[in-house]
Amino acid sequence: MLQTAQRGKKSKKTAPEKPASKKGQVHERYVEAFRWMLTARILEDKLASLYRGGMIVGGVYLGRGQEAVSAACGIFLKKGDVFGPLIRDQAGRSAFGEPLLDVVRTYLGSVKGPMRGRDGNIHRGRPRENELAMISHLGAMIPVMVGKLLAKRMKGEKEFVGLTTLGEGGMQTGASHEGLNIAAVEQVPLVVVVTNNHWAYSTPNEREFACANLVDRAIGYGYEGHKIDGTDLNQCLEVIETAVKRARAGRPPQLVVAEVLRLAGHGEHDDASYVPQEMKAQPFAQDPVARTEKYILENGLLDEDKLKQMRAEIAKQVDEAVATAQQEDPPYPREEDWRSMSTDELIDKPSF
Ligand SMILES: Cc1ncc(C[n+]2csc(CCOP(=O)(O)OP(=O)(O)O)c2C)c(N)n1
Repeated sequence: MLQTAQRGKKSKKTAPEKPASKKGQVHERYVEAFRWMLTARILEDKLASLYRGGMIVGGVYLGRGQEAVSAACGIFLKKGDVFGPLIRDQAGRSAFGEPLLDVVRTYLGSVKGPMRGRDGNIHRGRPRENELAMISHLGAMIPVMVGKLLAKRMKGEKEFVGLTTLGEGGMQTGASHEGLNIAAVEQVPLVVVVTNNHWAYSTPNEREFACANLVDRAIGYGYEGHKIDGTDLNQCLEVIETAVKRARAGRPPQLVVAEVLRLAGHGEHDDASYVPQEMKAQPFAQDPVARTEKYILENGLLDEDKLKQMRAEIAKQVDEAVATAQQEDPPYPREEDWRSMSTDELIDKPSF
């Protein structure tokens, strides 16, 4: 599961890792992560149905199949840590503290949303809370995260970690390479979690990269690498917790590669008819939410009634958020003072 890169001469002393959590704590954390997974699943199912009903314009992008790895990305970060989520990270965003209302307001174009109704889906962020606004240009989140971590270091902040996620397609861009490289050169406390969901839109793995496994690149970049089954929540939690602890303790940047199948289209406009049936029968194609639920019941972490109650609570929260956002106004373009230019003078004035 773990491949360790050789440390160069810049090695810092490694802080001793704490002993493994007690069984009860591990179970508690497992159930907590499951709640975030279920929150993402229920919320995203709702968003998909609103989209099909013509209530959402633009696109809807789901993290179905990636909930376990994403929840594990959000759950171990503390105050002062930075999270750079991507397109399929609703579970991680929720675990990191993003309110459901932020999501629904963005998708429904409410002026009260974090993007003031100017973004239709996933580019929202909460910079004050260290959740970076997502950049669509594949790979760009890595250099941005590295810059953020360098800035924090220059300000004298200590013991922080940055975690950003990436698709296996995004890992093939120049921006990813530059970002991954400079993070190791500067030894910033970074964790990069790559989720290989086997498709970049309709492009399969064999048209994306030619190495045996993406985690092999860890050694070349000077990272510590970990490979996980992204449908197994226990593995996701154990390995991502270790990676976060290692980065915090001053070890080299950490690369985690999780194998899953994207259990949806690229977006809800895509029926994913290009995914072969045989692939859907592979172990990496398991539904992590169903798998986790089964584990919870088989191991007596919660019973059927408690699970039912959890579902009902989340569904209620989602419905309330939707009902609130649906009553809110869209942005008023002529009154908006938000701009992409730094000063008003740079903006072309409308002639009307
Ligand atoms: C530099 C760049 N090239 C192309 C695109 C268009 N695009 C958006 S998502 C996507 C596929 C991304 O695949 P992957 O990184 O594997 O993530 P996934 O969607 O599978 O989660 C593409 C090609 C883009 N956003 N940025």
